[in-house]
Amino acid sequence: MCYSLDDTIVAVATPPGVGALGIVRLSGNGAFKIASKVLQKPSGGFYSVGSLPSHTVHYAFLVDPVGGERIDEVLFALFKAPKSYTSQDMVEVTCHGGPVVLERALEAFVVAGARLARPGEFTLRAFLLGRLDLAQAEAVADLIESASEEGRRAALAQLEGGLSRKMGELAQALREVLVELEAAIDFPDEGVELGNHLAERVDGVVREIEGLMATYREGKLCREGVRVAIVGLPNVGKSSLFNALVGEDRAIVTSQPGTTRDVVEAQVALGGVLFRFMDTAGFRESGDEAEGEGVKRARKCMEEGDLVLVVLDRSRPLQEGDRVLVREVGGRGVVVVNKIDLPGAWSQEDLGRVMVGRPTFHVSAKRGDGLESLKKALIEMVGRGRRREGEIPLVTNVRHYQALIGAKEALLRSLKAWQEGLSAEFVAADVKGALEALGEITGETTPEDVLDAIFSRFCIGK
Ligand SMILES: Nc1nc2c(ncn2[C@@H]2O[C@H](COP(=O)(O)OP(=O)(O)O)[C@@H](O)[C@H]2O)c(=O)[nH]1
Ligand SMILES: [Mg+2]
Repeated sequence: MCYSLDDTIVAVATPPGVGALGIVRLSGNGAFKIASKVLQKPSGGFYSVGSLPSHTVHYAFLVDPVGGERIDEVLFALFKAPKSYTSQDMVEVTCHGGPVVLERALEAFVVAGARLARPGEFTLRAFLLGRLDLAQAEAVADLIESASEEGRRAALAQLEGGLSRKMGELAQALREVLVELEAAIDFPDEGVELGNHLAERVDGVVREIEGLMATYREGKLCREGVRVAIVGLPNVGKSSLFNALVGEDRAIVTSQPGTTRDVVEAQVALGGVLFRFMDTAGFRESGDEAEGEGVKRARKCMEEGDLVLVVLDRSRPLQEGDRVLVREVGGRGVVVVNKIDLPGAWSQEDLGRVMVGRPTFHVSAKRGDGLESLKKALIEMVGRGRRREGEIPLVTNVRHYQALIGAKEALLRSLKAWQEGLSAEFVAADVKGALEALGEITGETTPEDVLDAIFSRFCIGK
């Protein structure tokens, strides 16, 4: 990726296709000069955009800078550095939202001297110019991509700097420890005591890091959704249940065992929580290669699911395979007894033996009985133990989680060096390592290839 901040970039910020409005944005030192070549006053003559007051909106014709042809009737707003999204001079032009209009508008700005922006380049500039740190920049992408209320809330909290502030506090505590350690290194003869209070502070930071790490599971669920695997023997009604839960006929339902072979996934937000339901192949020995692969994938899905719905068919005798599945899934398992619209083929005792203390729901995927209580229970299961707002920030991102692990390990090494009576240099080296790891979260010490990977995830125009 190019990190140059000198050229003026332009992009369409609204999604492709036809819409009422389409926004073209421009950022860079030349933004006002370039805009002044294409934004014509209704009375004739061009705007001198740079001499207009910041944060104002104006009516204009967007014209081709070469032939002078009018392209569209627009409104534009200008934002003078540093009070803009990128911290540079910016112009946002609201055009009519047609693909041909926007294509011509882009062309006009390019001819006038702008360069097409790369994905995420506006936000990259905001980061490089210090308006957002890296965790906040990542939150921008998360916010745009959020598929549930919870995901949105977590992303906004991170964008507002919740996580960044915490990182700042921890880094500050560690820097203070370093100052004392360095005094001990620089003036070994002056008898600077490596007091216990320093070890206590490091220990305190370790505990705070652990507190943040403990939010990761929940944070990840907020951002990525709760993965719910639907498993069971063939023909028990997994695909029917899946369709009923996601509210569409996504998976094929037949009376033929072995219909579902690949994993079918669909997202749906229930009660503000994003669920990713996964329909899987029925577990059975099969000579068929494709079905065998399907079972392998089903097993993987079952292992990775945050929750696993084990579907049983009440209209036929319980099988050993049913029990094995419930047992294998363990604590993440929820038993769903399906087909209650048909005459039951097992007794209460049979049920007691198979459910082994797991939450159990009776449903008819076909008729819809019991589905609402199942959905409600799923929402509650994920919601249980949820912290209320305003406490420690959520860690939602695996990159942040890994950096926290790195920081914690470095601090534990420093404490160990301490206890073993090693010199202050050793202790300090590990404290520095921890600071560096924390800095990766906010982008102070993040390598360029990681930055590239992060910003290439953005859409163009953001
Ligand atoms: N009566 C009744 N039939 C069901 C119910 N759920 C599924 N079925 C039927 O059971 C068969 C297998 O269903 P399917 O969803 O393909 O099961 P899968 O193999 O576990 O995915 C189909 O003929 C469905 O119509 C139910 O709640 N009641
Ligand atoms: Mg199926």
